[in-house]
Amino acid sequence: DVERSQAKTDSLPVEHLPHPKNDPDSIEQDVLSKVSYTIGADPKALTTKQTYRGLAWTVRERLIDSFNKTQEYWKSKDPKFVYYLSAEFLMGRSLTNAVYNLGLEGEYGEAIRKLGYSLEDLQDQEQNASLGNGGLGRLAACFMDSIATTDLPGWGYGIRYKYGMFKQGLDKGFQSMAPDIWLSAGNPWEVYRPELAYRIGFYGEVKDGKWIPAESVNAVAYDNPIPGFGTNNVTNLRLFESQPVNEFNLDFFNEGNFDEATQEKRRAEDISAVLYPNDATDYGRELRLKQQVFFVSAAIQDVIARFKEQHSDFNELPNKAVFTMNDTHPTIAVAELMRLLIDQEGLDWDNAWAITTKTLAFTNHTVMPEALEKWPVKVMTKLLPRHMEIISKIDSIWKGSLADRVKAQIEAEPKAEAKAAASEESSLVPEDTEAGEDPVDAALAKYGIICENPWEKGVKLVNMAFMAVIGSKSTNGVAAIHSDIIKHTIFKDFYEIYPEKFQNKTNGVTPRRWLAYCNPGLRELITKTLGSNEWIKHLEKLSGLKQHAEDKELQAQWRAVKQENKQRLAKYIKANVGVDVPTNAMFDVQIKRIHEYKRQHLNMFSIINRYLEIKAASPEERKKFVPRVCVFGGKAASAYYMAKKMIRLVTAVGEVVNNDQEVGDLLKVVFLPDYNVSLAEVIIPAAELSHHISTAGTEGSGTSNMKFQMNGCLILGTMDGANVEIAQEIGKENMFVFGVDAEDVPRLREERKDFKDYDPRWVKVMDSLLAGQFGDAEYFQDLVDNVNDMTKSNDWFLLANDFADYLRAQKDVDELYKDQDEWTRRSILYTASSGFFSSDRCIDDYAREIWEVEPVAVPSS
Ligand code: 73E
Repeated sequence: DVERSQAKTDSLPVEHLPHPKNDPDSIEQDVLSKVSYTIGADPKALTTKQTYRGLAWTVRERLIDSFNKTQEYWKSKDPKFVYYLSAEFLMGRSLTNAVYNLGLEGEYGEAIRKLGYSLEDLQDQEQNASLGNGGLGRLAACFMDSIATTDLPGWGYGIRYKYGMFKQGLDKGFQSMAPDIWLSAGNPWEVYRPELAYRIGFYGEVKDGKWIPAESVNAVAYDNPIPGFGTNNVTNLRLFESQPVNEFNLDFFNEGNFDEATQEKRRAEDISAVLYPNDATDYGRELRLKQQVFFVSAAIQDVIARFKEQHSDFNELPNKAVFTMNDTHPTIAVAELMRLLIDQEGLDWDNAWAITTKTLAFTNHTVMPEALEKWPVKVMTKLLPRHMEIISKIDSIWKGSLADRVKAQIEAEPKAEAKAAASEESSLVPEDTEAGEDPVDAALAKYGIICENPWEKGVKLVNMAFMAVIGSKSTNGVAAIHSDIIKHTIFKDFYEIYPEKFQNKTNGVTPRRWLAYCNPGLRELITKTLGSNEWIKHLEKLSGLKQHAEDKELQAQWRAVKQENKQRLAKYIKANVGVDVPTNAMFDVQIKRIHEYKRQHLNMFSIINRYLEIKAASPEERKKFVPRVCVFGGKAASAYYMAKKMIRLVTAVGEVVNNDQEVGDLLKVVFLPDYNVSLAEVIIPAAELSHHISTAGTEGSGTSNMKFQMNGCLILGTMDGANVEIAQEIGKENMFVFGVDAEDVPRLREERKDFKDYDPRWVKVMDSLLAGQFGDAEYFQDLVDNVNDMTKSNDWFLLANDFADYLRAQKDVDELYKDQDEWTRRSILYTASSGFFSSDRCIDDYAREIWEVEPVAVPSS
């Protein structure tokens, strides 16, 4: 139970606590004091790391100062809050971001200079907080920045994983993995709250409607202050650590049972140990579900506790709180909120349901079936018996209403057979209903929350996404095309029954981290050109650059900034993978999680084609090639066999190409290991061309496409995810677009079974791989088979199909690059058209159209 204010401080002058002073001298003094008394170092013999740590502690103090004021102010105003529930927050580093967002870059810059460093030197000492996989987690981090910047009362809730995303290395060109021990040097960006602990139960049984868990842990809070830019507001990301209720069993220990003495502690700590534990084993699967209920329950308990400090009527809850569920990982929130309202707070079912469905909102990020979580009923019943009861009741009520609607629909069309009804646009009967199959059964089998596993007869699953749609007030996709696709595919019947629940919220990224801070050269140039830096908070103002896009003077300066950034990246490449890359070549980049749908191998096939063409060309013809440096980065999931092969494909081709004297500087291929937030901050400002080439209809949105656009990097992409809207903003003719449209994909997948129409260049590329031109032919056999041998696989992601058009677009890229003025004009235009993709805009849309939360800015004191 949480202990609340007992101390007799009423009469103390706490309002007059000394606040940190922000002039450079005071900051310098402060750093020296921190290194001495917090770090315990000798201020006369400081290492860079100690200086970073001392400095970070001074920033922490300033953050906490504003944080306390913000929370106190909000409490006095009691506004409605949004709570962002997410299994991932990919925060990256905090130092630069915090110093700039607090508006102290000048003062800190000077203080750090006096200590003999630059902010960048010290920043490099910081470990990335990689508590996420990729786009979904980084989106959550961008949203925290925008929530703070736009003054929204809103907190994030997640897990404080002890180990972040694994550290990736290269071992002879293959991905290697090591644990990411990111907390080893302590974490100055968090505030430990041992007094804030919530009990989370697992297993056990339900007796007389009451759940008696057999195992429990404590969820203990760590607050991570999140400063907004250009505001006094500092909000909170509250992450929970799992701790044992009983830390140590002294009896066991004294009996010599050392393992058992700490067993409870280890089991508890497993819960917040790693992101997405391997789900190949039963324990791994259970652990994932434990993690989900762990942080969701802690978050809801925390919010309810604060709500009860100021309110007694739970019907008020939807006016004070909205929880947004970031994909399916937090969707157990539906059952957990119901459980807490009914079992702990004594509400009846209908009342609890009305409150729940007004208090939750759901965001879907992907249509990839493997990411839409379904838990076996058996696992759920064992781990969370009370939740399973609640889910069963929600399911039976939902199935009842679905059956009624299907029957009503059939009756309304008395002449139509089920099959005919199925072909109607607005039919609730699944299209694949077999003749003779009962249409009601067909609909329930397809859209029930609890349904049979199609691959394992008799095994029942809980479809978490379906429960989220039913149990929340809104469901949204993350780009226009994606939001449209989910309405007609995975959530078809739900959309027909609740069309008003469905919305689109196209993603956005924070222009602070992803433009202003990672690209200081461009920041200064933009500010100079526009005459003010207001664009950093009002990104639509970048459109003012359009009128200067043809200005030769600006173009030259714009290129000079890019050149400097390319040099910075070239240095990084040399230092990390030992390859010398020419900085007069086009920097061509694909950085993202490695996945077949993202098609890094399509890019590689085009690079192999380029290599073969250079080799076949005469010395005269070779001069016409536009030199390229192709940079790849991204992690492959440990169990994803094909993705690991895709990494090896990059390194294997790189080994041959980079050492081929004939090719020289015309082509370089590098794979930069351990792609993460801070590496992205170096790569993106340096990129001139970036690839966003997923098979149409597969990428929810993509967010790095927006970051590249902001930094004036041209895009080679398919009409997928947010690329579609980026093309609208910059004009499709200014983007390099290729590939089939999403609506043609299902048909083409069918037709591929008899596909024979291979482009001759494709054939050469496949042959070169199978002939061992890039080493181990056997190793690449199944990667090739997957896209090239219709008897073994059907090229699901349509690489062969899109290849020729991709090469055509690549040619357009080369041609345009030869005209540097036009290239630069477009580059300026990209940045100028990126205003829409600010996460400030996106958050504002969520706030108004889903969350119904209004800004509350802390006044300057
Ligand atoms: O298109 C991206 C999107 O930009 C999408 O693939 C990604 O979310 C980004 C932000 O909206 C995403 N990640 C996941 N699902 N969608 C996911 C699913 C399961 C585990 C981890 C991540």
